[in-house]
Amino acid sequence: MAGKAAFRFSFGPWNISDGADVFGPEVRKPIDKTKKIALVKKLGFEGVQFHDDDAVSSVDVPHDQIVKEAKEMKKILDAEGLVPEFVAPRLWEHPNTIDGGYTANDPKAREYALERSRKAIDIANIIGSRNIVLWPAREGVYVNESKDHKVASERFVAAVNMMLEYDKNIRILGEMKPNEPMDHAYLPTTGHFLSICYKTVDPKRVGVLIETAHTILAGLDPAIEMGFAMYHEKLWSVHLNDQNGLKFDEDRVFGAMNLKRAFDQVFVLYENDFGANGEFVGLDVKSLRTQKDDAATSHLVNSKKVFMDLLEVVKKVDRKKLADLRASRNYEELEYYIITCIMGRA
Ligand code: 3MF
Ligand code: MG
Repeated sequence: MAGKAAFRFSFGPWNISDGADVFGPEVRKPIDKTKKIALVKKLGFEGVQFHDDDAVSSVDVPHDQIVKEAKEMKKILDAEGLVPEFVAPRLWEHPNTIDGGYTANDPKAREYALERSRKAIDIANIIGSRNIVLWPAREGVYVNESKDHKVASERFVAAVNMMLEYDKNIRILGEMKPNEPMDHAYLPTTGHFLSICYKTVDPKRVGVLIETAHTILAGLDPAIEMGFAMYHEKLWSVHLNDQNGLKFDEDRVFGAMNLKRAFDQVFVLYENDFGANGEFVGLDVKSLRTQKDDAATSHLVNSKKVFMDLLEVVKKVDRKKLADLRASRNYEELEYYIITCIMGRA
């Protein structure tokens, strides 16, 4: 059984990186895809998250080739005993999606995005996942007047409906982020995406993946966002990491910047039995560019360790004391009690 009894962890191959950033090139030797997948189990993880072109080498090739490569990936996963958690169409790098995919002004760009989404679904089916993650990276604006915002919402829902109708089993998970690469992203928060869920043809198959850093960039609290999504029974994955204030998306080790905020996320996930329906605790963490080749996976292992250590703290919180402090409205004492728990001094 998963959930409270045993959390399962996942990450995507992009979390093992060569250290390139927007200001400088690679600083570590590239590691090929199969080597990365062979590392997943070794590092203590069970699930793998994929972009479409992580699962196959390219999606801009004949369909037979995509099918062949996806089948090969399925064999690798089976041999490693790994579970493919989701496939995310990478709609933000291709020249056809410069102005976005589903909400682009150019009908040809929109058609490319829809076609690519269908391919992502085909890949997911072959490798054995029913989850499609949509990070609407370039669905938004730099210049406010460049798109019709109401039409953009209609187009987004139409795209999700197309996917739900293309495959009656697939589920769509929105990964919300308020900005970067766009100045203003459409669907910046959990609330935005959930309201879209209910406008689709099959709301039961549309939910969210919440990333810690993205909620912080929106000025929100990740644990509260997670609780809200779990009330809707729509928290189907998470990207745990950390973020130091309002700047670029840092993808830091879980708990590295704010241990209490990390505790709150573990607490809300544990209390609400996240994982009981097979959901993974996903990480989206980036190795520091300063890490040497042989140490460029410790951010993954350490994030999981922080989660597991905080889980012990969460379990030890005196529930009676918590209830009493809530009832007596002694929130100062409650705050101090939690701090002492985290410091191991309760
Ligand atoms: C962007 C992200 C991405 C997405 C991934 C899957 C690098 O800020 O967080 O990770 O999680 O592309 O949608
Ligand atoms: Mg992410």
